[in-house]
Amino acid sequence: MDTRRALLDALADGPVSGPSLAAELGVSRAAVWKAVEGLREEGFAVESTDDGYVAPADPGYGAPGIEFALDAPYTVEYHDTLSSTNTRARALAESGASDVVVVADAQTGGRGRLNRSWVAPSGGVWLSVLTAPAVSTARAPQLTLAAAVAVADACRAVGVDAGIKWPNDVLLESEGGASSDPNVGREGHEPVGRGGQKLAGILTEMEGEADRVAWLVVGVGVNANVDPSELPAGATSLRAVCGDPIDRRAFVRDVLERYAELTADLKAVLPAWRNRALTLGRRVRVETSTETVVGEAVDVEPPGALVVETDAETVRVHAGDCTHLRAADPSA
Ligand code: BT5
Repeated sequence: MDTRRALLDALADGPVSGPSLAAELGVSRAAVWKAVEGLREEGFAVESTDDGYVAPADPGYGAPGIEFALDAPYTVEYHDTLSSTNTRARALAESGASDVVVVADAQTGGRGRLNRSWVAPSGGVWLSVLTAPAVSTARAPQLTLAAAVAVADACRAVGVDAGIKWPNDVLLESEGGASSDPNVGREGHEPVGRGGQKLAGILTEMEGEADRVAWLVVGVGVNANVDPSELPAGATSLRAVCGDPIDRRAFVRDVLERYAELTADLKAVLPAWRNRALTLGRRVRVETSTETVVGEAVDVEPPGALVVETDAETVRVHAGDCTHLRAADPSA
């Protein structure tokens, strides 16, 4: 472990004496001092006290702030602005890096699935987790489901009633109620997909052979402290629902810890996903690249296929866009 991360971990446990940390890590006192200065330059204002170095009261939303007290095996790379955290994480993957989380305060070229664009102004949680999981390409969709569970749980931890729409959207659970999106109902502003308003989306990209993933990037976009007027119709933000800004640092830490826990034990993913699903038991329309399937969503099967009972048969859909239908929907 590098000195910087060891220092952050030690600061999470209380005051740290420079000389004893140097002795413990087998590095020079100058190396510890350099690490302290490095953290300060990154906005993590380490204090010097009679008891030793002490973490700042506000660790800030940056790489050290997120790594501070993080119980997940990732290093964090933070940018105020990036085109896309997924694009940056892919470049890191191609240079051989792994177990890195790329975080940006704002994205100028955020991407959704199928080359759709993702609106990502300052104040959101825009991040990509790059790993090299020891799974076959066929099982990789479970990592996307794991990320959706992690995000839904982090939303619930800040008091927002969030659930998952297959496969990867995190929505406000209460559907149809009063809208906090000023665009909804305005002419020309139909909600994106009927049902709960969209809080978060996930974009997974990977490379590998059939039997082994080489690298996998899970991109997570959460409308955290963003004004819904800046978002497409049908979207809302955690701040709009909570009434106050959320602590993005704690939120990201929750997401990363839960994602690390779930991906270390993939057996736990589907049961957790089913538990938080808004799609199961509902009438849905799923558009895949080749067909449209309408029916009742009855289950999700490994590695993440949606099982839909149509009037005629049972269909398993592996990828597509899912719309929750109302029982009396004319397109049902
Ligand atoms: C997604 O795509 O939902 C995946 C979004 C992933 C974004 C993250 S941010 C960090 C990382 N870096 C990236 O560049 N991307 C990832 P999809 O299901 O295709 O939904 C895209 C659609 O959602 C768009 O066509 C819009 O209609 C809508 N949309 C765009 N921005 C949104 C936002 N901020 N909130 C809610 N809906 C949005």
